[in-house]
Amino acid sequence: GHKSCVIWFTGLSGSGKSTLANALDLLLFQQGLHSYVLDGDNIRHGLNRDLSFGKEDRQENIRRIGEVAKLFVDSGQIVSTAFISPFREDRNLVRDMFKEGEFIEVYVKCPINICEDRDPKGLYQRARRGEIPEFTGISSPYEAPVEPEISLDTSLMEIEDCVRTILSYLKERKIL
Ligand code: GGZ
Repeated sequence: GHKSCVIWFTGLSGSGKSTLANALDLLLFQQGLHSYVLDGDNIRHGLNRDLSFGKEDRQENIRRIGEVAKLFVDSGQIVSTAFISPFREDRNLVRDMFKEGEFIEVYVKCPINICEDRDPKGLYQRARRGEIPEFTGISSPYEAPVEPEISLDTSLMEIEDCVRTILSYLKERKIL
């Protein structure tokens, strides 16, 4: 058995949030655990497709994701969320929706120049050209977590090592 919790990945576009969340999810699944990933593909394109990238809509995006994550946790799952969630206050509002120890904030740290070099979807290039308003890290702020449960620098660590660090944390806390 395991305890349910939310593993909340936060970081810039291209920092590796989705990659990490999916790699972790696969390992949890292989161990027979009930887990699920919430990311842009299943939330921004569905439930939250009415929301933009302005500050208020990002706030509402994160609030709704927090509520959905809570439903998954109530149903006994381990849910990983992969959203930039750039504002500290919004992340803390979500944290307060959960019981002590249920909300695990993972700061996916990566220098913006590395994210920009990766630029898998060409979004940074477009943002630099002024084609995407309020792009996080370019023309909209990213507030780094002050005391995240876990901090991982994906420019220095391999994905497997990052996932191993998260798994050790979950075992230490008796979640797994
Ligand atoms: C940041 C944007 C923007 C703007 C579109 N700013 O790398 P991606 O493409 O796949 O991930 C980014 C994703 C961010 O959505 P989130 O729901 O995670 O953001 S937030 O938590 O701030 O609400 C990027 C794409 O959407 N994207 N426009 N202006 N990222």
